[in-house]
Amino acid sequence: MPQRIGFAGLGLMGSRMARQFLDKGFPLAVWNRTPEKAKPLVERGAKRAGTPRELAEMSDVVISCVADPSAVGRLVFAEDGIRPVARAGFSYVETSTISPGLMRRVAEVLEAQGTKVLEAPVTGSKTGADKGTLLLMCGGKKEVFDELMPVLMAMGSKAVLCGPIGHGSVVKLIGNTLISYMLEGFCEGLVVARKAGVDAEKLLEVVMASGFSSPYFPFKATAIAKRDFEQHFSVDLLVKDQTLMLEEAASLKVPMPGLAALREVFQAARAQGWGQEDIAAVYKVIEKNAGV
Ligand code: NA7
Repeated sequence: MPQRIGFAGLGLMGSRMARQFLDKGFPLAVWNRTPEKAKPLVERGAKRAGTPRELAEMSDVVISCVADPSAVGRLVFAEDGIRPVARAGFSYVETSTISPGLMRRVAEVLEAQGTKVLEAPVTGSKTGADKGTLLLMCGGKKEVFDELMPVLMAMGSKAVLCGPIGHGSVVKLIGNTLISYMLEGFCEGLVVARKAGVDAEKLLEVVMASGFSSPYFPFKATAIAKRDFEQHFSVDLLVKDQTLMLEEAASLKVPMPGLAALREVFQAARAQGWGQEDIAAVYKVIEKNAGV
């Protein structure tokens, strides 16, 4: 029998990840802070939980995909949260991007009650969530990782065990740091090309034929060319992750001057009111600064 899945957090990513479980025949229950967002999944057969606590009671495995550390705190530690009903035979998978410190705290508290805990932040954005092809960066015990593999593979096509709890979050934050560099650097280049009269198509052709090519560049260049800034991954959430990375680096006494500067460019996008747009909206900040 497939395990009963409880999915908490039905935002841009979570709604699509939860849908995979219905598509693949798992019994599904869902909870979201704004209950209306559960409607499409409930119409397709998911049960609705009134609180995270009720969700945990109805499930063998709860998967969380909420915005940030304070949302995870609410989900786990609130009176009507998961903690009061965490038990042996129950598993908790955290896919939200949070600090490694909070992840360790969540694991410590739930494991003390016999619950198996795995962290599994994801990459692959909206499209990967839609297709069930996400990459999961896991942290936790090997036996828990192995046991939960069928659940992970309902959402993704590859899961890497990065180490103990906390290591998945560190790897995820480093990944989003690289995205920040690649995207901002590419957008600076596009604006220079535009002012110099260089054809953006030619720039892209060379980049993609080079040793520094990445599918990320045509993905974002196409959206920018169409001025389509509809959210795949919001500016607000990337700035949250940049801040988490800078805090983690500070705790390890690692200076990250590059990321500190980059965060200000994305922060400027938020100041312009583009926080809920896709991270490609950083292009508009660079464009504006260059008087284009
Ligand atoms: P979204 O689309 O912004 O969705 C965020 C979700 O988190 C959504 O379900 C929110 O509920 C929920 N949320 C936000 N704050 C809270 C609090 N305080 N309590 C409970 N639930 C909350 O984000 P994505 O789906 O793109 O990303 C989710 C995670 O994956 C995030 O960590 C990314 O960095 C990676 P709402 O519907 O607003 O009531």
